[in-house]
Amino acid sequence: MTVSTDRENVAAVPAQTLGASGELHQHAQAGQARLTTNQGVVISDNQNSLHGSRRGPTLLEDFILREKIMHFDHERIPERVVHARGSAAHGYFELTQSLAHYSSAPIFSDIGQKTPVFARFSTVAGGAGSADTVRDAHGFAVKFYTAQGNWDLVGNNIPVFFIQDAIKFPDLIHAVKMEPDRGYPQAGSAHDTFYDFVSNTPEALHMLLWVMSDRGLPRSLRMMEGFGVHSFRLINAAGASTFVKFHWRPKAGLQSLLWDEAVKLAGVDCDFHRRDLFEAIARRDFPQWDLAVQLFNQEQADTLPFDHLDPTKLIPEELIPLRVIGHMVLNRWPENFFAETEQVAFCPSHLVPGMDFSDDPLLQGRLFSYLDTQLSRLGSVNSHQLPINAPKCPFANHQRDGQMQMASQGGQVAYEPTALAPNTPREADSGFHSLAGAGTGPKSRVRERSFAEHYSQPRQFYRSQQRHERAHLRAALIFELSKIEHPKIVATMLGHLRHIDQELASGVSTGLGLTHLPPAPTLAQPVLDLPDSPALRLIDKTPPLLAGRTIGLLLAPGSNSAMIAALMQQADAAGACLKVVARHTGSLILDDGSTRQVDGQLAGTPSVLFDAIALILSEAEALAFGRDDAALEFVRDAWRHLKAIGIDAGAQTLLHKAGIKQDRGVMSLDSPQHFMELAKIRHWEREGKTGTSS
Ligand code: HDE
Repeated sequence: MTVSTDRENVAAVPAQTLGASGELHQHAQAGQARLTTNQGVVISDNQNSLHGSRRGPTLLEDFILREKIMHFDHERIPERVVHARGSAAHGYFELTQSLAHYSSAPIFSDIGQKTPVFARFSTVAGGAGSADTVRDAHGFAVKFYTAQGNWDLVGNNIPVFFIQDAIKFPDLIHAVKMEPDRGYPQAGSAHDTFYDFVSNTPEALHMLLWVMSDRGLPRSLRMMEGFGVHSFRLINAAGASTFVKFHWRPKAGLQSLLWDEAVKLAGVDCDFHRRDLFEAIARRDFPQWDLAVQLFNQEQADTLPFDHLDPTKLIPEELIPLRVIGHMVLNRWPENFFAETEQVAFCPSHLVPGMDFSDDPLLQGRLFSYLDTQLSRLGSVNSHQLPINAPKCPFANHQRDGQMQMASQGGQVAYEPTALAPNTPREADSGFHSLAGAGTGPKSRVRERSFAEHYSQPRQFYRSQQRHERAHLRAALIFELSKIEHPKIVATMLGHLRHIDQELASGVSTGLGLTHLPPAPTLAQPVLDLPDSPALRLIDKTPPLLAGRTIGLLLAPGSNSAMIAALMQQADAAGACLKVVARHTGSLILDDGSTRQVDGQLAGTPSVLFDAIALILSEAEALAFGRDDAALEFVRDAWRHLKAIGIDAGAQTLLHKAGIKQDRGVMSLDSPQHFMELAKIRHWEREGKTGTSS
C-alpha cells in the first residue's frame, strides 16, 4: 500500500512577475482566489510593507501589515494544561447490539445507526510540541454527535487513575510536569517531584504500574485500548439504573513498543504516532475499535472485594465480562489541525438522556473542570458554537451574547416563562432527568474506608503479566528511580513495592545497586492475593496480524525485482504497508531494468520505524552496505527489537557483517509467505540476549 496525499497534486502556479528588487509576485488570474484583508479588501502587494520613502521607515498607516502581524501575534492559544500533545480524526460509531433494556438513549438502542464521532488521542504530561513516544498514560477522548446531543467519553488507555479525589489533581499534575524552578523534564515522569508525590500517595501505585508497563508505550494510537475509567450509569425508560464501565478494544490488536524503540523513535520521528494515524487514514486502512461495556448492578458491586466508585480500581473481566456493543471507525483526517484537534473541547459532563453519572469523587470533580479550563483555553463561553464542538442536532436556549458570539439571535424574548413568544424554547419531559439519589448524610471531608486499600490490585496486575512484561516493568522502574536525586524518595518507593510483590521490589532494588530493601510502610488494610487476570496482559493479547503494520524493504540498484514483486503481493494480501529504504532518495533501477521509488533514505529511515524488515541486495551491494554504519544499525536494531528479518542470498553478507546469527525470526525470502507469517510477531526468544530488558 502506498500513501498519497493532496500534496502530490500541486496545482499550476499563478502568473509570476519580478518586483523592483527582484522579489517574486504571484498574481491571481481570472477564476483564481484573490488575497484580501479580513474586511474583504483585495491586497495588491503581499511582499512589501508601506514605507515613508524607498529606504525609509514603515508607516503606521499600513493597515494591511498591521492586520496581518496582529493576527499572527495572537495565533497561539493556551495549550491544554494536561493532554496538550494530541492527534485526532473523524469517523463514526455504529451500534451492533442493543442495550435498550438498560438505557433509553437511542445511541444504545438504534442498531445500525451511524453516529458521527471525533476522537482525540493524547499524551498527558508533555507540551503540545513534545515527542509522541514518551512513556506516559494516553488520553482516549471521543465526542459522539448524537441526535439527542453530544456525549463525550473522555477516557485514557489505562483503566485506573492515579488519585481517588479530584482535589488531588492539581498536586498530581504539578508533581509530574516540569519542576517549576528548573523547567524540566519535559514529558517525563522520571524526576523527584513526581516520585515524591507518588511515594506519599499510595493510591497512585496501581496506575504507576500500568504506566511503567508496556501500556505506557503504545506502538500506535490505532493499537491502544481505551477505558472510560469511572463507573457511569445507564438509565432505562422505566428510570431503572445499571452501572456501566466503557472499554475500547482496537481491532488492529493491542501492541506496544519496546523501550529502546521508543527512545530512538523520539529522536528519529517525534511525530511517529501522529504520522502513523494520518498515513493509515490516507491509505484507507481505517483505525477501528470495538466498544464494549461491563454492566453491573448495586448487588453485584457489593460482592466485589473493592469499591467500584474508587477510580484506582478496575473490575477484572474475569469477574464481570465485557459485552461488545458496537464499533468505531476513524475515516477522515481533520481539514485543519487547529480548528478541530486544537479547539475541540471535551467534557465528561456532556451526557445524553438515558445515562447518568456515578458518585465516583474523581468523576464528580471532572464535571466542573473541563468547561472551566475551556474558558481559559478558548477564551469564550461560546466555544460550544465552534463547528467541531457544536452538536449536530438543533440546540436552542436563552443564553445570549458573550465574547465571540457567532449567532445573531433575533426576537424580543430571551427568557422563559413567557406569554409573549409562544414559540421560543421551553423545557420538555423527554429531556435529561438525573437519577433520584439516595439522601446525603452529614457533610464531611472523609474518604470512605472502602477506598483505603492500595496494594492488592497492583499486585494482581504485576503477577498477571507474563515474564517479558514483568521484566519490562522492572526495567522501567529502575530507569525512573535511577533519575531520583533524593535517596529517601527511592527508599519509600521500594517500601511500597515490597507490599506489591517481593520479586518486583528486589528486582528494582538490585537494578539500582542497593544492598538491602528498606522497610515497607504500615498498612491500613491487609493486602489480598487476588487471582491472576490474564486479560490484564498485553503481549499475549497481541494478535498475530500484519494488517496495519509496516515492513521496511532495504534495496539497492540491481535488487531482485521478482522477489520484490512477490513480497509486495504478500504484503498487500496481508493488509501491510511496504516502504522502500535505499542509500539515496529518488528511485532505483532494479535487475530487470524497472524503476522503484524510494520512500526513505537509509540514514534518515532506521528500522525502528518498521515492524519487520526485508533485505533484497546483490552480494556486492550487501558488501558495500557492510561498511555503512546506517545499514549495520538498520539490521542490528531490527534484531535487537525482536523483529523478523527476511533476506535473499545476497543480503546474507550484510547480516554476517552486522554480526547477526540466524534464528527463527531471520529467514530466507525464497518463501515470502513464510516471511509474512513470522513478520506478524516479535521474536521474544531473543529477549535477554539483546540487552533490551533487565
Ligand atoms: Fe482530565 N483534564 N482531568 N482526566 N483529561 C483535561 O481538559 C481533569 C482525568 C482526560 O483530548 C483538561 O480540555 C481533572 C481522568 C483526557 O482534549 C482538564 C481531573 C481521565 C483529556 C482536565 C482529571 C482524564 C483531559 C485539560 C481529576 C481519564 C484530554 C484540557 C478530577 C478517565 C481531552 C481540557 C482532549 C483533559 C481536568 C482526571 C482524561 C484540565 C480536574 C480520570 C483524555 O480540564
